[in-house]
Amino acid sequence: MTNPNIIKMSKLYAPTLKEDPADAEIASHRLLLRAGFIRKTASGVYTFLPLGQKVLSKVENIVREEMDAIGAQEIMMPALQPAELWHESGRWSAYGPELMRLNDRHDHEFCLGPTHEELIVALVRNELRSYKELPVSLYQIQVKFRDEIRPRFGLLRSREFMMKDAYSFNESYESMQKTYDDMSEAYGKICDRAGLDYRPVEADGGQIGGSVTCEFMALAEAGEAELVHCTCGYAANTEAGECIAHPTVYDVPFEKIATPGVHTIAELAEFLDIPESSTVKALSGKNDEGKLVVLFVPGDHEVNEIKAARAAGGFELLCDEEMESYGLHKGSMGPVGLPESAYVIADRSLEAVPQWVVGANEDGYHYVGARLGVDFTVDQWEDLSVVRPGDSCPKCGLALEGARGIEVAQVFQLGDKYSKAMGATFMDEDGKEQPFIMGCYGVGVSRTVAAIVEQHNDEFGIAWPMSVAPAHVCVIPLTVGDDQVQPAAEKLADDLAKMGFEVAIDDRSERAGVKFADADLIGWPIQIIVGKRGLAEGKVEVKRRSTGERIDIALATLEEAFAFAKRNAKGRAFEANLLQGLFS
Ligand code: 9G3
Repeated sequence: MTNPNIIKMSKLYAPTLKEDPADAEIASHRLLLRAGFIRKTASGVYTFLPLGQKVLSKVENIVREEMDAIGAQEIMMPALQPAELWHESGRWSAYGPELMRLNDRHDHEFCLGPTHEELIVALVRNELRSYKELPVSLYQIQVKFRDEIRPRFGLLRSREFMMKDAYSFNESYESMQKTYDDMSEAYGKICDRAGLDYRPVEADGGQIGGSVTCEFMALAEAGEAELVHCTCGYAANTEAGECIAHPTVYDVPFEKIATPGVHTIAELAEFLDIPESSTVKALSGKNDEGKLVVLFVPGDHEVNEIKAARAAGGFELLCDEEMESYGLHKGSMGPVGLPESAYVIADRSLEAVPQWVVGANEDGYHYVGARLGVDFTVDQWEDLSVVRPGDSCPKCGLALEGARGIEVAQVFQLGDKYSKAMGATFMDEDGKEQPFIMGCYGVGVSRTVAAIVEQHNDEFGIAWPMSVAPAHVCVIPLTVGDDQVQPAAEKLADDLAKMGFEVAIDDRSERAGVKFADADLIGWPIQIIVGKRGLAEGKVEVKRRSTGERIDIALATLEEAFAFAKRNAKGRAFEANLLQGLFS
């Protein structure tokens, strides 16, 4: 058998591990190490072994095809970036140690690129000149560096990782919106093709400036992001999502009560034997002008600090001394008897609550039945709370469900932030210089590999979706060296490879049990077991990894099924065709 495209297990560099690696906390990290897809080179730095590299390339190619399909053009920028460009954007000083900086022999400063906004803007300015050339979308699939404080979870949070980053240059917000929509649609297709169960979620632009952004979250318990989602299709990151809370009323007369030792909402609710949703939580801080701001949210919710900063004009928590200087007490703050200077902002859900259970601004005391508009007033009502499961869906009103997710991709509307800062303009139809309106769009390619494994594994190992598997099928001869089994297995592998399938063959002289265990660990989608007894009847056994289904099938019929699937496959449809043909 000479076909070089066939993966021969006897030659494959895929060292597997019998034991679970000690520091691997999640399935993808553990299984990619155990099955010989990756190895750790340093903290948060990984080598892709042949199997890992194959899967990574598959994901890259899916991304590439979907980018090319919407007219984005592939380029390759350097990972090494001159500091000057980061000074121009103002981000050299905006980032701390996460940005990996280095000097060359002439003492010129550089960084290892954590992202490429600066480089791409510098690339097109002065050369992309006329509105007639717009819009333009450029992308690359490249390594990125971010010195995470705590690299962990293998490929999910590493310091060196693969990203597809795309940037669009548009003449108007309208045009950018169109590119943004095209990209979002392409990202949905990428996630579908990669076999991910995902949700596009409302997110927060954070540091990067642009306000409109959407994250593509692969649902997984190992994910670091918390989401809420609804059967109507709505989903949001809890860092960003609108909160519609339902505080409850504790209907008692206004009274100050002694609450000795009570400092937390949980203690207060227990002390009064009421739900936490009947209490009100307070947080004190100062805004950018140094003004005292006191925030109130339902007791069963947390303050969302991004929303707080937006509502208050900046929000920084008071330290203990500052609180004392205002006569405020941690654990018993409330709206009754606040200093004159305090500006009070409360979650809008509390506007419907006529009586509040709150701190009395006196250690060891709380008020019950504090009357809104009588005992205290509120200056401003805002959406201040972190949304949580059980809150109402802002789209349809049903109760939201909670989930965790892995952020595999994100789309941003950048506007003119970078083009303005770096003087990147084009000539519009009236001959006027205008800054480009930009969007940027990222796919975490290596992280996507990990997300796929998080969603496609079981106690035996990985179960790759056909679209990203290191090969479609693995032929497993049970007795290597047997004068019938081995030639039959090799011919089958060869025939399938000739038809255009990606084929592996486990030609090692290992026991059947070892081969089965490794095949399941590695996760080939289809395993074809060639044994002496079956062959005598002209049959082989076909196993579908994802479901564990097994069928005995005549060799001739099997080859026909593969050929049929290939013949009738438009594009990539043979994957589904094949499985359906074989297992229905
Ligand atoms: C930095 C460092 C870390 C960073 C950034 C810059 C995240 C940074 C946001 C993005 C946004 C988009 C292009 C593709 C789509 C996403 N972490 N971000 O800008 F200097 Cl140290 O990277 N980039």
